[in-house]
Amino acid sequence: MPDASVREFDAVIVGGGLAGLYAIHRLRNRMGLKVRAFEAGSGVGGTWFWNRYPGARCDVESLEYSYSFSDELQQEWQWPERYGTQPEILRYINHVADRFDLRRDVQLNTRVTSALFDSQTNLWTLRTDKGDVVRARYCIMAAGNLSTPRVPDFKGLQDFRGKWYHTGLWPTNGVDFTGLHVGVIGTGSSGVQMIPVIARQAKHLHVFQRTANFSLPARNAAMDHDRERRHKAEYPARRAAAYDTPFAIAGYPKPDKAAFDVSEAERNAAYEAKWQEGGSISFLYAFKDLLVNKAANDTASEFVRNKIRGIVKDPRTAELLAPKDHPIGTKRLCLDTGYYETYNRDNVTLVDARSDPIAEITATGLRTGKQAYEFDAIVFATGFDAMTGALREIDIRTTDGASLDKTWAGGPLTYLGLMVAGFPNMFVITGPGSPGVKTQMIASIEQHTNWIADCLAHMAAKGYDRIESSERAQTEWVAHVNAVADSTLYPLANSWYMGANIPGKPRVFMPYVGGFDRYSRRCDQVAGKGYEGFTLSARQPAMA
Ligand code: N01
Repeated sequence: MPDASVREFDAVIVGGGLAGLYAIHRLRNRMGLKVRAFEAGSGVGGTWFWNRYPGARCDVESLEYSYSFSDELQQEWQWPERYGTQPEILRYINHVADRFDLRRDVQLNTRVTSALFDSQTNLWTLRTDKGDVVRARYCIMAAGNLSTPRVPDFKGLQDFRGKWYHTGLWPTNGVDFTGLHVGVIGTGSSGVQMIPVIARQAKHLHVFQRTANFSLPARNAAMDHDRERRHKAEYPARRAAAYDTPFAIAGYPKPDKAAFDVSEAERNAAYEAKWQEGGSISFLYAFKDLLVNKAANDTASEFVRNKIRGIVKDPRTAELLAPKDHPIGTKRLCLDTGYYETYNRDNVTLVDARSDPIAEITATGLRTGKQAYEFDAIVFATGFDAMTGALREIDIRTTDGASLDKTWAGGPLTYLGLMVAGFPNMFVITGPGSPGVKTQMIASIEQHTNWIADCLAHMAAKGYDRIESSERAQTEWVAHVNAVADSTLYPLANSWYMGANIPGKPRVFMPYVGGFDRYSRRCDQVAGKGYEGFTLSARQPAMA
């Protein structure tokens, strides 16, 4: 007798962000599968639902950072600015959810707590914190890469009498910092976007910087409608061109010159043009060797350091803000609007949390080794347990005794970033080993999901009900991901790409930096060779 309390689906999707929503569309609307997505938030949108901090904005241009699966959608939607703000992107995601009737298959306010694969039946059983039990042939992990916010274990946080916030868990009604003494801890992309906005509201803002980060001007502006018209007229061709690039973003011609192919004056003129144009890819594409040749990178890094020295009036503050511990581009390159200028304000103080680390949070603020600070509010812009955090929070096991937590104890292992050996029928969207976070994310989400959908269609046509990665294919892919990373300067930075921001997390370079173009060709080849490296099988019919 089937258990009436267990609901059955073809596929269960973990997450209701950009990836989860597209998975519903592709698997249900296009293939007719019965699906159910679970989303911890009280609304859809994933990262754009949670990260509502002041100034939150995408750093990929809005005409690129959008779904491509519906030409009507990309023609209809009007982006008001060059880069989408968080509220605008969330509005867009909600529009997509309504337009494609996705909402009815997303159960909100529900966190998946465990997932168990039964090797006899080839079915996954998932449980949630609301008591749901669901069974499905396939499990699609669309839980996000930057969805497990991390507040460092500072002593005394529970005693703080003011209010504290994390950028990735921002209150839905916003926060008004007007007239308050505020401390911001962290100067990654979130801090860099937020600091200029909070500085305009706060009575005084102290920024605690442990590591200086490179930031370039975004040069955000109202949408240029001529440009929008041209872009929309060429959308399909532009998307195709984007997919043929490493970042899945069109409009930036690949450079053919190396930094030392030109004179110093020409090099600096090239950097200046890119600085004026705004945007990170544009800058990193000034020369072809900036991410592989340290000496070449030094010229670009020094150019930006000199810009910082030129903007920030106090030389000591300028020198603190000028990054020296990593090559430019090897940590996520920030884009800002008035970030460095903010330090010229009288109500902003930069504190060097490297030479004088935060010792504890107190009832009235915080204390470093040398000084006490009083705050009404503290903001943690301290990042996320990136790429593996969301999956390791779920107790993922198989009846054969495998546990994802144990399998990934030494660092994440995947084949193509899509599957983990030993965990059949579980797909991961833009996880470790995928180029996702190093690309226009929605392009990777669509590419992965389309590949998975085609794979499921192939399995249905052939009568298979189980797919798993071979250990060998996974080992080779992980080695390839590492070899590609080691051929670049990326491993020189202590970044979340390396797990370096979480004490005790294994230091493994997690994203695939070989490029979206190379990756998607490889996925197509694997599928073309009958899903090479995967084992596809069918359950034996039970003996009578
Ligand atoms: O987090 P981060 P984020 N004491 O990990 C500091 C995406 N994103 O939320 O470098 C003092 O980059 C930490 O210092 P250190 C984007 O992919 C995109 O800013 O570890 N400081 C660092 O400065 C991005 O990369 C967009 O020494 C402490 C900061 O906190 C990713 O999200 C916008 C500390 C964390 O920086 C994460 O960005 C926003 C401590 N104990 C985010 N612990 C756009 O699209 C940590 N820190 C524009």
